[in-house]
Amino acid sequence: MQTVVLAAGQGTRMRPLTERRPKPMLPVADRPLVGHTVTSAVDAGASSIVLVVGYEAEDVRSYFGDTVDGVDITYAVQEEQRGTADAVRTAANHLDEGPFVVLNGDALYDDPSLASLYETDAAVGSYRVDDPTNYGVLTTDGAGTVTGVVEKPADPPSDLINTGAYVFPAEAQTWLDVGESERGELELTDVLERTCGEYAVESVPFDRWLDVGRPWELLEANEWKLGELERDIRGDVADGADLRGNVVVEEGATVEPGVVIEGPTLIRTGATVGPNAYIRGATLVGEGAKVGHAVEIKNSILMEGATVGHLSYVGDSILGRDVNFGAGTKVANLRHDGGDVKLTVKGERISTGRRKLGVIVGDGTKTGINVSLNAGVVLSTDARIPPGEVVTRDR
Ligand code: TTP
Repeated sequence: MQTVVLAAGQGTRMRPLTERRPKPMLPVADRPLVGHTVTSAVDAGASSIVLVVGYEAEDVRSYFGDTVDGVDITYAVQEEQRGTADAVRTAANHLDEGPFVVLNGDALYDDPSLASLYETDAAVGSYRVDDPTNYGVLTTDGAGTVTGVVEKPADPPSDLINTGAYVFPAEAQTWLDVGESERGELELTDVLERTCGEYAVESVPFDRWLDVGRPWELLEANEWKLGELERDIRGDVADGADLRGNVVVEEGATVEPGVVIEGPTLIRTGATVGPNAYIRGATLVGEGAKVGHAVEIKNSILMEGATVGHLSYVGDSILGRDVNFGAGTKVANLRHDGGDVKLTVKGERISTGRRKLGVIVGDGTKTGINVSLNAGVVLSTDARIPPGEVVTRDR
C-alpha cells in the first residue's frame, strides 16, 4: 500500500541535537531514525513511499535518494509546519486514488505489528500504556472498532494511545482540508475522527512502539535497535581486545589492544577505540568517532567525529557531531538522592523518568581538562567549557 512518512518536523524538544539536522536524521544504531520507519514500512508491504520533508530537507533526500530496496521514494516539501493533516495534504498529489498508510517518521514501530496494520482497510495503530494522560487516547466500541480520539484527557477513556500509524481509505484524501485545532494546527486526528464516522476503523495493537521526541528517548531508541544487533566483526580488532556479546565493528573501524566491549555496541566505520578503553551498555560509537586510552563509555551515543580522548567517563549521554571532551572530563549520570534525573526541554524542567541519565551535548562543543558535568546538564552547540569547571546548569 502507498505510504506517507511524516518527516518535516523541526524537533524543537530535541534541541540542541536538532539545531543542525532534522530529528528524523538523528542516529539510531546503524541508520537515521526515519531509516528504521522506512525500512519497516518497506518490509510491511509499502508499494511506494512519499516522504514529507521540510526542516533541513536536503539531509533526508540525500540519505535516501530515489529508492529503498526497490520501492520508489518521492519527496513532498511542506514549507511551513502547520500540522500533520497539512503534511499529508502536501503529499496528496503524489498519491494514486487508492487507500494509503501514514506513519510518523520519528517513531519506532515493531515489524510484526506494522505488517498487521498493512493487512487492514482502515486502521490506527494503538499502544497500551499505564498513564495515557499525555497522549492521544483512542475510544473504542468495545469490539475493537475505534470511535474517536481524545487529546491528553485528564480522565482517559481507555489505556490505548494513538501511535501515529494509520491506514486511511481512499476517500480520506478528500477530507484533508481540516480546520485549525485549539492549539492552532491542522491535525490528522480530525481526519481520523471523520474516517471513524464513515468506516469501521480497526485498532491494531502494537507490541512495541516508541515516540522519539525528547533527548532521552533517542537513548531509548538506540537501546531498542542496538539490542537487535547480531555480532559481526569486520574492522581491525587487535588480538588483545575482548569483545563480549553482540558487538558490531564495521569495516574501517579500529579496536586497539586492552579494550573491553560488552555489547550491544556498534562501532561504526572510521571510529577508533582504545587502547585500554571500556565500553558497555547499549552504545553507539559513530563514524569517525574516537574513544581513547583509559576512557569508559556506558550506554551512550557518540555521533560522527565525537572524541573522548583519554581518562574520561561518559555514562547515559549523547554527544553530538565533533564534540571533543578534554582529558579527565567526567559525567555524573545518577543523582545522590537516587531520584529521576530532570532535564530542561523548551525551557521547562521535566522529569525524564530515568534514574540514570548523563548529559546532552550539542555539535562541536569542547570541554577543557578535568571538567565535571552534572546529571541532566545540556550543553548547547559549539559551547566551550574551560578547564576544571564543575557544570551543574545548562550552558
Ligand atoms: P511532532 O513530534 O509533533 O513535531 P516535531 O517533530 O516538529 O517535534 P517538536 O514538537 O519537538 O518540535 O510531529 C510528529 C510527526 O509529524 C513528526 O514525524 C514530524 C511530523 N510533522 C510534519 O511532518 N509536519 C508538521 O507540520 C508537523 C506538526 C509534524
